[in-house]
Amino acid sequence: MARSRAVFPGGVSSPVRAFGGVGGDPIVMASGKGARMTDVDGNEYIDYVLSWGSLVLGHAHPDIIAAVRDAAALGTSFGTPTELEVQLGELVKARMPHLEMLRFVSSGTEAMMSAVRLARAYTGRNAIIKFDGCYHGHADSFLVRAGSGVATLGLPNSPGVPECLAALTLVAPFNDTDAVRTLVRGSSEPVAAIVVEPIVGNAGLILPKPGFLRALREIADETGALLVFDEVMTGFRVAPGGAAGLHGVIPDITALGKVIGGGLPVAAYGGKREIMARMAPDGPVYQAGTLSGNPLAMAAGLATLRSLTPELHREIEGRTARLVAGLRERAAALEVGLAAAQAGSMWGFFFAADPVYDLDDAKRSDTAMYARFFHAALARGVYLAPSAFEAAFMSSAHSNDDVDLTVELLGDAIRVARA
Ligand code: KE4
Repeated sequence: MARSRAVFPGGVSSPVRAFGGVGGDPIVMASGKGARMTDVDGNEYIDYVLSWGSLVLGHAHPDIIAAVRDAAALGTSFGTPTELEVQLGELVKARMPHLEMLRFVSSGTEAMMSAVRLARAYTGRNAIIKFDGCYHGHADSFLVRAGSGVATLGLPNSPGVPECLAALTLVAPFNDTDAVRTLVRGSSEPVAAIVVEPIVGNAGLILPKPGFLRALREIADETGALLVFDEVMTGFRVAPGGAAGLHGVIPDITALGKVIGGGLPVAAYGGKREIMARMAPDGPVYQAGTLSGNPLAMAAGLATLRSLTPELHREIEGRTARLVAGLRERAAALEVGLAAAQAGSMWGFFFAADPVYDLDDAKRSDTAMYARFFHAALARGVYLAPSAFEAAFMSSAHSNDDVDLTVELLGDAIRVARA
């Protein structure tokens, strides 16, 4: 880390890795296999961060390694159309039919940045609505009361984002339909898009209240705004398709990432054909990328989605439920308030007595307790997100024994952190 700090700001390639929310030095990892990661000192951890949700099949899955190795032997990038990208595009479309057309990019930020540019171009409007604590990557328009590392580090917004642009990002509390209606009515600028993580993973895990997503769909329809679901984290994670299928609410544009790359840089945005047709070269809205559709990344994504059958998804979901139930039980036995939640193979919790419905609730949770708990878990060989404002994940590589062991270890971590 001393060498890293001499080269990179904070010694990291992404701020949330820097343990700013929990204190101490980041762990430098050397390898991963299945449910486990091993650090450079040889310590092993059961991993529930899984590259921030990317590794739904766990670390170094043989099918993914073989697919990437085979693709690499044929060349790492062509900058041309390839068969692999069509195969993955068709597979994504088959699993999420509301993406009538889509385009691959290399990060969730790119996907969401492109989705908003497209929504602004399609509607001819400039304002967007986002939700307090939601994180959509680091494009300028999203760094207004964002979640994830922005909330973790307590950054108000981000310097460098012109006030005139930030002013076009209106922010409402998650789960607050009235606030959205008030913003839309009161905005001097017509709203191009309502942008939301349909299930929030960047303020901790926060579930939508019944009817909330449907209400956003209705407001979008009433006002001519587009509804944009950021499913970078929830896609192929909360349900075999994503949050849209789970909640029966279909957005106009969807962003995907993480799982569809199986650990390699893949993200995508897509939606109705008549909207996507505005994208260059068919339409005038420009977006491009040297490594978009990269064959290695496409191969990893294909191997991942092909393995991720509905049966396997249900199995991982069942294991997640087993872990959350065990954690709730241990916390209750220790009389520690725990607001735990699950969405498919995504899970999360706050040290709080009451349920958490938005970022303000999340901020009222005991984040100091979380920091103590995080380090106690780490010392016991369980790797959780180094922030109370992140979600946890499960992979097909985690066995029932891993889960039962984790419940024991985390129960003990709660005991020592409680003091
Ligand atoms: P990337 O640009 O980091 O690939 O994706 C941005 C993004 C967009 N939308 C959602 C819902 C996301 O969760 C993310 C990225 N998530 C964070 C962790 N919560 C990535 C980890 C990091 O920032 O290092």
